[in-house]
Amino acid sequence: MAERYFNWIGGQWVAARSGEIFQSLNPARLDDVIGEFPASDGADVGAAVEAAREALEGWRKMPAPKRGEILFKAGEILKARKESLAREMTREMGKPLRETLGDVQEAIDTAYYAAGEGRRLAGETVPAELPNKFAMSVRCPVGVCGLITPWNFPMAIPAWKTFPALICGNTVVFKPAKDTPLLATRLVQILEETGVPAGVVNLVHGFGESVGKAIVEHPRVDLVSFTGSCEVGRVIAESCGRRLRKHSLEMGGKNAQIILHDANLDLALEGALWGAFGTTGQRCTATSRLIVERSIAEEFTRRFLERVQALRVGYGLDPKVDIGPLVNLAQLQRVQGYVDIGVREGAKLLCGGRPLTEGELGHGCFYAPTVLGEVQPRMRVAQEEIFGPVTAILTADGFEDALEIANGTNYGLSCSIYTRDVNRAFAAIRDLASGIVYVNSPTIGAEVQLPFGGIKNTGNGHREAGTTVLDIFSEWKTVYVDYSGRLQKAQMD
Ligand code: UN1
Repeated sequence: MAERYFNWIGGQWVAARSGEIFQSLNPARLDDVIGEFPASDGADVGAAVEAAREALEGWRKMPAPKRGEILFKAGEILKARKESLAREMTREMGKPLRETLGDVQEAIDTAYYAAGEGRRLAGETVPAELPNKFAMSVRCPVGVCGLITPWNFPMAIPAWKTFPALICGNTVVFKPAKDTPLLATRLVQILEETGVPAGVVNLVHGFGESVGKAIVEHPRVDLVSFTGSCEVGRVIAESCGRRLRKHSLEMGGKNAQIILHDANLDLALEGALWGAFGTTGQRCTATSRLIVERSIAEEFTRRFLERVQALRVGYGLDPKVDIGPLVNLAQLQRVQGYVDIGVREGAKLLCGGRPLTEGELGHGCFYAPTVLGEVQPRMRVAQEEIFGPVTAILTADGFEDALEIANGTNYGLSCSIYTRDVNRAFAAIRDLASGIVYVNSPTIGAEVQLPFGGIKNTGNGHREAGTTVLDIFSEWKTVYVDYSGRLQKAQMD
């Protein structure tokens, strides 16, 4: 019998009102059921929003340093349970243990960072233009925040959203991805242990079409923060736009690693392997294009293929494994669909290109690491996010051409350039059209104390992490105090 888990609403663990459930499966062994979770709907969301509204007054008035202490405690518990959480995450979502340890670490880092922010949350004090007048700006909470998160970082991304939302004094209705409900439950259980007051955090499990939609359309949700596909992001933006509700969207990428002829090739190969196939390519920052200068393209491709073919695919709890499964069968089909499109478009399948079904692998969603060669910049496989272990090699005629190819997509999250030429490195930093630029390191691996996000279809102008996330989860209030004892008129007196 699979274990039963619940929603957390107003400080109580409760089933979906409808009594419906869904299962979370181990993507490496589809007969391994991780647990049964409530398949919630609008009624559960309604209760969660109500609880969050009720808790808002008390929470927003708690001094921010006190809220910070609670988050610090969450960091301490996450740290103490890092290994066991990582093991559960590998089982639920597939990526190898060293990566899931990193995922939990990102949540720990975010907890400590947000906790410290409890004693900052800095506004500005600036001179007023009139005598005996004081001017400043302070941050206020937005209200009830609906947080909708993906499965590829089951702990880190919920932490990126929840902790900053809480430190700013908001209350939360959290809908995790249907593929990683256990890890979301673990995070919320930890928050419960920290003593966060009832109703401040509410967890509602279920599907996008029911729970996600109900959160986005609820009239008393003040902000929606979403990480996921452009397709869903657009629907959220339309709905929030109609209601004039704040929404921050972090969507896809088509990230490129440029390798110039003077690059340290060994380093560039290491970077490409990690960037393209880390997390089985299921990162919005994954390296899905390798743009190689023509003079080194042949050597790079030959050496890259050798390395890719040596990657070991398997169950992520096996320490010898480099790459885990895809998260579910639908993703597997999507990836295969894109490889087929690439081949039809004229790309050359250099390795991989098929599910792996030998022996034990046949029980899971495994796909061979895949490299497409002779890819042209306008092909769909060079334009659309695949979100799997597939990368495309494109050749460039020099530095300018490489930049043009890199910038020629509708996304703009992360770019990387490998070169030893400092002038070109700085020109690339200036000219690459993306929210994140890496020099001599891969397109993945952002740190939590800096802004994370991108331009064009990647986002809608916000940045998570760093201090910029506070601009998502707070509103500015500008305060003037006139202590002159008379009416003073700005711009006129
Ligand atoms: C994501 O893929 O949605 O920079 C987030 C990185 C990680 C976060 C990725 N720290 O690759």
